[in-house]
Amino acid sequence: MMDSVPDPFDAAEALAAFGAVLGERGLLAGADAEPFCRDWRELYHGRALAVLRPGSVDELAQVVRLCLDRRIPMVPQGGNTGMVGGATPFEDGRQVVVALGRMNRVRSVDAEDMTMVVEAGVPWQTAQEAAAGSGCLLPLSISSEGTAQVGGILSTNAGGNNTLRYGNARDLVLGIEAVLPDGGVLHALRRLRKDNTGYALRHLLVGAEGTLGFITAAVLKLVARPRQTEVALCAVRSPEAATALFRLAQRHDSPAIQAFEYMSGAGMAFVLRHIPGAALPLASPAPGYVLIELAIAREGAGLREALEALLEQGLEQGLLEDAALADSQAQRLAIWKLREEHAEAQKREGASVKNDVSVPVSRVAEMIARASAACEALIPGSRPVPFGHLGDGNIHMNLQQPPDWASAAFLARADDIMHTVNEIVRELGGSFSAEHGVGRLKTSMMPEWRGGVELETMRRIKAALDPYGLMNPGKLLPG
Ligand code: 2HG
Ligand code: ZN
Repeated sequence: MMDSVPDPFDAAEALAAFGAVLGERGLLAGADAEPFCRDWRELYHGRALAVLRPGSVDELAQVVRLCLDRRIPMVPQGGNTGMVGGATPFEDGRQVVVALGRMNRVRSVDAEDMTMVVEAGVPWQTAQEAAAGSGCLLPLSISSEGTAQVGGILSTNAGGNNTLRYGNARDLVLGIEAVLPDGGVLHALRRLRKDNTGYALRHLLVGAEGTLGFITAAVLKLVARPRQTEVALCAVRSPEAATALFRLAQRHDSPAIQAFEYMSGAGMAFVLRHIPGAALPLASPAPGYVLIELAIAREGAGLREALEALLEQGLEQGLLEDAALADSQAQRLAIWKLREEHAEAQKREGASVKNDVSVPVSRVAEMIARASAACEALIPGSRPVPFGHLGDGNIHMNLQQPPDWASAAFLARADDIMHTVNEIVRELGGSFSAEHGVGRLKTSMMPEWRGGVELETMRRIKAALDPYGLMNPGKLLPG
């Protein structure tokens, strides 16, 4: 480490040092850096000294040391699909974005041990395809998987559509490789199912949102690829009915449930309005919808009959009004599209405030009812769009701007809206951040929600690993 930090800060010197390690391909500045300085929803706009794109662990370790010597803050970035501004630099132009997209090798897939080793910059879908190529399933599935990268998914401990069956990102990580804030490389790419040898450092890095170092590769757990998958879209009267249907499905065949997603009539209407090719496979629109997916590795397991029997019982008990079962892979994808395009459709409809919250499953319906009413009272004309992972108690309790408002005026109320929802979530024993992370959006909420010993312990861990506070400062832990 340099004895003293250069003062005044010499940007040209720093860029030359980065360039010497990374070459032209690995260093972006000016207009080329701009796409890395804003999030996909265009809510956050920052400026970066440069965008660094290392091509290997060694290059990354070298630039981390250069940043440490010069006290340059680093903002890790993967596919830049995050929802909470965690990968966007601040406005002062002193930070570097470190984008890991060039470290994009699937190092190996082991169908025998059911594991794979993937680098941080591999798009999740590419990893899924590599697993499928070996007859396995990489289970986690999220709407942005075509662009989101392994490093970002692990760093935010993403959840998604299959969490109720396979767990979230954390549950898939057996081993990890990382560059720590001092430039040291943590080599822990073990693929053991059992390994009780001290602190599980991998779990510190997973979900740390890039505040403790860079995940560069991971050993991920795979499962047997389902040979039979059945999907249905159901029309439901209310979130209560949807939750009761979930309970029925659990009693019916809990292990086969691969996804149980709720959508409101409002969200579905946005998808049908804005997404080309989206069509409702039901006779008429409904107040709410449930997407059920059952999957099983065994062939000839009668899964179709099991789903039909479940839906029949649901109909008899008045839990659903109508249902469409997919008869082909194309129909299956068409039903999933209605769910997966919710975020994009909301964006096209105008400004929205996202509340990625969770409550116990038994409280979901009450949360949706109370939060919707409170938001509509707070901003008359605003439109609640609750949807998401009902089986996990994780609902995106989003609020869409009133059609006749300017987007900026609505977004200026974001704090009020989030506070209104969060108060209800707190009363119901929930969390203000379920699967998207804390990022920049929710950092200021940490003391209120995770204060006292919990936050203090996080700060101590941070100080031990990153004493100069250079890793993604201002995100997750308030300054
Ligand atoms: C999803 O479940 C994502 O589709 C995005 O988590 C949720 O747009 C959102 O709020
Ligand atoms: Zn989600």
